[in-house]
Amino acid sequence: MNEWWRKSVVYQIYPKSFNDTTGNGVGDLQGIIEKLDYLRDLGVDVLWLTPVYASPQKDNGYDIADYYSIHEEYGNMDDFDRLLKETHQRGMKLIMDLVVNHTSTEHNWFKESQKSKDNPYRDFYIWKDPVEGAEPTNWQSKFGGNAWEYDEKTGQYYLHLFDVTQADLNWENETLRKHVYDMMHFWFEKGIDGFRLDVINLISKDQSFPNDDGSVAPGDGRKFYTDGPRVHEYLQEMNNEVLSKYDSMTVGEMSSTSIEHCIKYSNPARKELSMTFNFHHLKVDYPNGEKWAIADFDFLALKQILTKWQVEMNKGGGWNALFWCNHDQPRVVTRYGNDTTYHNESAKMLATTIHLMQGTPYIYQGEEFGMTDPGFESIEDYRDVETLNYYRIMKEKGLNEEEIMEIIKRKSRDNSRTPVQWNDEVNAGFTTGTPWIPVAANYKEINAERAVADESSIFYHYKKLIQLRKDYDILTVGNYRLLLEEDPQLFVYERVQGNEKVLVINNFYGKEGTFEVPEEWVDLISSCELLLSNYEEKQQLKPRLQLKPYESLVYYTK
Ligand code: TEU
Repeated sequence: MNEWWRKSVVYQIYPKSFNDTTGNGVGDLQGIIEKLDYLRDLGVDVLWLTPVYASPQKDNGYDIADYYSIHEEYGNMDDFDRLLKETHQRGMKLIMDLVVNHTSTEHNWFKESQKSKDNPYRDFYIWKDPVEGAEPTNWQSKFGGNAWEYDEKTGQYYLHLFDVTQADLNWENETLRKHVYDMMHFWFEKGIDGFRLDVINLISKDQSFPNDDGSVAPGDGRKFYTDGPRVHEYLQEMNNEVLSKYDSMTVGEMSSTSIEHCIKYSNPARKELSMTFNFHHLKVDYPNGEKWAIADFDFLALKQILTKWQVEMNKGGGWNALFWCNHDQPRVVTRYGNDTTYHNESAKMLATTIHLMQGTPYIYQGEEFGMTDPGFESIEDYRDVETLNYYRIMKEKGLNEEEIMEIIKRKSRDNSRTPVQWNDEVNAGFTTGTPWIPVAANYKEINAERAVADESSIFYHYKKLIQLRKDYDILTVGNYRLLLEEDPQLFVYERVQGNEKVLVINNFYGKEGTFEVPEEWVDLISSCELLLSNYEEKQQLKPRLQLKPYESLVYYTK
């Protein structure tokens, strides 16, 4: 197999916020079809759709009620088939989200399972007796509170690592696994090109269901189900039963994982997945590992973590998914860049930093023209179940409204879920109705139409990055090495492949900097060609470079 996904760039679509054609305030599949030419012009190779299946939408579709039908606000199966066809006609591929750690409690399997202890579907989920009249373990839900919910009818608890309406599936059950594989075949037979697998490293739980004694932080039970005992076995089975039969790509979303496991998940020799997402580089602004607290990001830790994953995954034959943004993360230009004075420069610098590493880059809708966090001040503007839970939890802890809203403004997943800003018309051109979540106020300045009309925009920078990946194999295969490890302002690395070399220099701050060309590059200076930059002035490489705020320069030599 040619492993085309190693040379691809993926674009993530969050359908609910992408483009609404019916006026109901919610995006839809037809809305995606209407923007396919825009995506083709950007140059991306693969589209990833977050869940579009029938769902009560308690977690915006990550709570699936029926894997075989389309959520009605998004359209129907004919719309889906058309979207797939039109995507393929434009030379792009389409991958779907596979959410099989849990289903909605509205799924028929769960409704059956709930009926009685001897129902044939009972064992599809994780039901346990109370222990001393209370929850079976002290495991915590990722969205706050205990992860077990009591069900009166049968006097047992079911496990939900996420929302109470997202019941964890029991992967120990072979029939359940067979159902999952059948469903995957159904979508592959339609012609889709792969899956993004939601929290797939959580599917295998320690069957003794122990309490977490808190000896390893955060002590919420995750050590008993993260990269759990049978997870590699299950993925090999899935690969053997399904994935190996199609020319597909898969990307596993790995929660709190390790490099050691990600090598196993993504080394082709093991026949599991194509690549993995991990989140360690997006926790460098979590003080003491706490998401719901504020700190500046730790720049040295960011370099160190990204570097470690670059070097060790390469050594172990694994493959990284490269990303700053998705539907669960605040916008990177607000978070690690500057969304006011240096909006354009910092957005481009961040894009260059991540895209020129080894792996498959992902762009999240709106990132390609620099969408920012919306800065909502009132809890009324937020929709996300996790945010609303933590609003309550922080209240209970005694934080005042102002402190809470400051944290939520920086941390909420809704930061990335506001409607895509297409133009400067009403509701940013997203809908003619009332959007399900407010549009960010800056849509008149920051929108796709304006970006496309301006050749110096962020959009064209992404376009160039995508093209560079196609033109230079070294960007796919070259070895990565960090330079100036301890420099508190510059993120500089090289890629090397035979006698070819790329030098990537990024100033991460809004002040000037100096870059002294390292010894091993001095002799190469005269042969270096500038591949990409984010200021108009085209600086050639010289022994001592003066860098402007957020300046980013890429040189190539062979
Ligand atoms: O997210 C998994 C996950 O653990 C997160 O990134 C989560 O948003 C974070 O822990 C909250 O602080 C995936 C999906 O991407 C997310 O949208 C879903 O809510 C979640 O799984 C459950 O399906």
